[in-house]
Amino acid sequence: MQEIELTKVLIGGVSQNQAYFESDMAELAELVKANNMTVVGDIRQNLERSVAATYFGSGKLDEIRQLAAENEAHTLVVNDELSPSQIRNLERDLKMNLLDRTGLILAIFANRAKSREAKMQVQIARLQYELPRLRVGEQANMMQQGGGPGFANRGSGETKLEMNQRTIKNKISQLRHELKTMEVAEQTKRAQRERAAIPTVALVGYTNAGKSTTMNGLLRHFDAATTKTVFERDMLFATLDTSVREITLPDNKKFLLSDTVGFINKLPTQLVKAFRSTLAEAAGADLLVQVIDFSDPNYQEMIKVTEKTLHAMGIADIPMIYAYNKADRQANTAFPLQTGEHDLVYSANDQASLELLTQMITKELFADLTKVTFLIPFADGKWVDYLNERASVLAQDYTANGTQLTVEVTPEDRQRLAKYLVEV
Ligand SMILES: Nc1nc2c(ncn2[C@@H]2O[C@H](COP(=O)(O)OP(=O)(O)OP(=O)(O)O)[C@@H](O)[C@H]2O)c(=O)[nH]1
Ligand SMILES: [Mg+2]
Repeated sequence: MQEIELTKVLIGGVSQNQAYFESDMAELAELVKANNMTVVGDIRQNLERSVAATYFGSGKLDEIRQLAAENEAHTLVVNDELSPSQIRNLERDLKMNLLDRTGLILAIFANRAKSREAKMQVQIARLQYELPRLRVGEQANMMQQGGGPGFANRGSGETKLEMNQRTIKNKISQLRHELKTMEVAEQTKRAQRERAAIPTVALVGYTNAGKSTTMNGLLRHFDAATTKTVFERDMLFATLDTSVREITLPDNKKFLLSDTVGFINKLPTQLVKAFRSTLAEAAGADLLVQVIDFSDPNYQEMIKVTEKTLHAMGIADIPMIYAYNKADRQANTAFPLQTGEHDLVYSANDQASLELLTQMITKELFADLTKVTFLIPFADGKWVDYLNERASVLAQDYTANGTQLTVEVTPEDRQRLAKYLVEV
């Protein structure tokens, strides 16, 4: 098999009293892998504050040059969002390509995005990131040439930068416009589902926690032959698009399950905005299942990041189940185990776990269902179809006076069909 030559990179960071510096650096190495590059060395500097002009101190820069030469690395990935001038200065001083954490995450998203919508969202985020990073030298040049903003007479004296800036801004608004149109279509689909009154559950959580594996586990648990599984992989940001699937339980209750993009510490703000619409599925959910990698020592921090991100996206006040996954990797951890009303220790690969998770989900979704019996005259047969489509039908008999159904119904349906209620 042919080996792909991976780009060799150094990773580096200034620790600046950051509480989670070590795990952040480990995560940066994972991000590097997810972008098809390989880490050949790392550089850490412990400073109160990073250096304004070059981020690292000058002694460190010497060290980086040496390490880069020894390992033939031409790229340095820094665990922070650098200012445009820091990137420029470092590129000049080190003669290396510079990528900051934000740029790296954006590159991964750009390489990985599949649906047209995700691609467009990522492109907007990238353009926004690039806009302030155009050469400052060129900017000064542009100012001298006059014809500032709002001037009608553009064109002849226009510099390359101005062209670029204007082209980029135009491109952004064009993409935004197209996305809006697509969002309207999505909203219509969502509204239809809401009218169909099928409750929805969204899997959310930190990247690589096991959301997609949980989704696939549930799909297969209830339909062994399903072909509707989603992509799961041990890599950061395996999922970049929301997928929605319908799950039908043995008692005919249905719910929609959506798999969503994972979160990460220091998610670039450009992406938070870009993915707000991708996460609309979660925002409209009746229940969130937060999948947590319980085998990661930092899982508590990951929960915090997830909640902060959900909050930033305006997703609040939705009931949540905390699903502590990968329990099979923890020695001496019994699972499945419900540890609280909304807390579950489980493994996405284990059938008993999936069963218990489903029970917790259905309890939350269908709590207000009551068991009743209706006798529906044959002339009103459409309501029999309605119930078979929407409710969980426990028994159905044909009598001389019509169809008798024992069903679990919502308070609304009970009200709607009150005239058919019978005592049994
Ligand atoms: N041992 C073990 N591995 C698991 C379990 N659940 C998921 N994994 C593994 O964890 C890795 C990530 O799983 P995914 O389901 O792709 O994670 P995700 O949350 O969808 O990740 P993103 O889409 O990147 O946000 C895969 O290699 C899975 O096989 C589990 O219960 N036990
Ligand atoms: Mg996934």
